[in-house]
Amino acid sequence: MMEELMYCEGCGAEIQTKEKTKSGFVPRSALDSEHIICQRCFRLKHYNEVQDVEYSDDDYLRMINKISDTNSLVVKIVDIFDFNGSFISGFQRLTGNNPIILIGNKVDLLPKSTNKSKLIHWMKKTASEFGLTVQDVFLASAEKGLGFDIIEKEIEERRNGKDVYVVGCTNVGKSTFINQLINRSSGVKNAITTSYFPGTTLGFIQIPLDRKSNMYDTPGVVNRRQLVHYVSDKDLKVITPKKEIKPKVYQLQDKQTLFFGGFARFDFEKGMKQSFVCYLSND
Ligand SMILES: Nc1nc2c(ncn2[C@@H]2O[C@H](COP(=O)(O)OP(=O)(O)OP(=O)(O)O)[C@@H](O)[C@H]2O)c(=O)[nH]1
Ligand SMILES: [Mg+2]
Repeated sequence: MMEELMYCEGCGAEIQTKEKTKSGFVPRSALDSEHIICQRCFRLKHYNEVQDVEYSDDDYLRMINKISDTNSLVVKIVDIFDFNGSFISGFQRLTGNNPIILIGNKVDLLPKSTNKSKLIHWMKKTASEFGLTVQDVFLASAEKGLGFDIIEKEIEERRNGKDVYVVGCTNVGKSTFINQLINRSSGVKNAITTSYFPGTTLGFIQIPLDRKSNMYDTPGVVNRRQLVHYVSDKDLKVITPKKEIKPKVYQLQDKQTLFFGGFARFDFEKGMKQSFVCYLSND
């Protein structure tokens, strides 16, 4: 008899009971539980420890590329705090001719004084310059639930009975976004595993929208130019902002340098003594 394939509810990896160090592992005894969560998700959730996986960047691209064969609505999420790093040009090739709405997530990190309409306008312009045709742009905080009244309504109207795929670069908050939607419709919290490590979601996670259609969480596309891939787990925690970023002003003389921890450096090469405004993580 063929065993039915099962997938981890937290990350979408195929469940297996044979190889402890591979994704989707659960001990055989755990197969009877109602909600099956793999060992990696369990560790991430309870100990904030991440286990390496056997997938390559291309494996994720191939998974996302399957969306081009569907007739669906694509919700593309970018991290508004790192728009360029999390945008990924050439994305449309992966999702085919499906209509796209663009969501700038983590808006809670921006200073309250940010002009939101200007930001949306800039996002539309930049998306088009990067060659991405989007139906519309919205701002959200998946963590705080900001912007969801409009987003929920827009997704429902625009999907027109079709499936919805939530896509984007790693760590932009796709799973947090879907958890927010699940929480709003059913009261269930943190259904999908999220973490500040890139590469948390490993496969498609299906969430029923109605009897005929589903929303899918997807693995993040990896952009190796993003610094998150090169810092230690400990440093990643320190540099990831959790609260609204605030300006700090530094006065520099000609030839002085600002060091941002051991992470980045700003050289003032030439000019009169003047102030520089820096927006930094403020936790
Ligand atoms: N400040 C802030 N942080 C957020 C928000 N949404 C998500 N995050 C954080 O961003 C990190 C990544 O969130 P995930 O939901 O795991 O991101 P993902 O896009 O699913 O990542 P992968 O599965 O790795 O592709 C976590 O540390 C979240 O807490 C938000 O609206 N505001
Ligand atoms: Mg995810």
